[in-house]
Amino acid sequence: MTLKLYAHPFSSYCQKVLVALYENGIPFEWRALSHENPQVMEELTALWPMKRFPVLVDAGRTVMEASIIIEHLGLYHPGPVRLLPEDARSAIEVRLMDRFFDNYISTPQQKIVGDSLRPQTERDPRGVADARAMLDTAYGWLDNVMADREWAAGDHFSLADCGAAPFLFYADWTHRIEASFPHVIAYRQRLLARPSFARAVDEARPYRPLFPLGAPDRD
Ligand SMILES: N[C@@H](CCC(=O)N[C@@H](CS)C(=O)NCC(=O)O)C(=O)O
Repeated sequence: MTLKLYAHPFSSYCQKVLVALYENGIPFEWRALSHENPQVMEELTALWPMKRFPVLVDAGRTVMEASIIIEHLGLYHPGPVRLLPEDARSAIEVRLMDRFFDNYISTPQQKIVGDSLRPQTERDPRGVADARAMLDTAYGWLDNVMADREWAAGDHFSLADCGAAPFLFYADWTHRIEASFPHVIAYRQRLLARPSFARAVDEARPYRPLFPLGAPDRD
């Protein structure tokens, strides 16, 4: 087994990479982060002092940042599902949508959840209000884009959908996607039905009590 993945099953960025691994059936060794096994966190910290996960180790080479890990998998462990198009011009659209989901869906979603974990006296209501406003703007923009697309960058499932799946999953739990965004809701449902993401969601079910805002009884 050449690949080791430092990850937690409930983490959205880890699910982004898990979707890519499951899409192509790439075998890997889990280095599961847990309080019961502090040694794994120590290993992660030695590999990447930012302590952000996931981190992939491939035959001794450390690869961090979910998008870069997925690009690495496409280059070094290619499978039948190409997550980045060969054509560089088409790949720009995939990377644009990948940046959109990281910066304008996941970042504000994590801001809201992160704030809820702070003591009352250290909370940032203005930052949370801004994050909620950004999510509404992002849902509106995405609704127009998805009106005539099956997947984030068009007809083919790609890197951008790997991130969209967990980010929209948790964004809806955090700041509900209103019925006025039907194309976003339908896209989120398509992502939930994709076997690679359905598997990641199922593996994370035992951790739902960890969701600080309270996991809704759906999905
Ligand atoms: N830019 C990173 C973000 C990764 C990230 O934020 N991961 C979260 C888990 S979903 C994390 O490491 N949280 C721990 C922390 O913030 O200390 C990527 O794309 O991989």
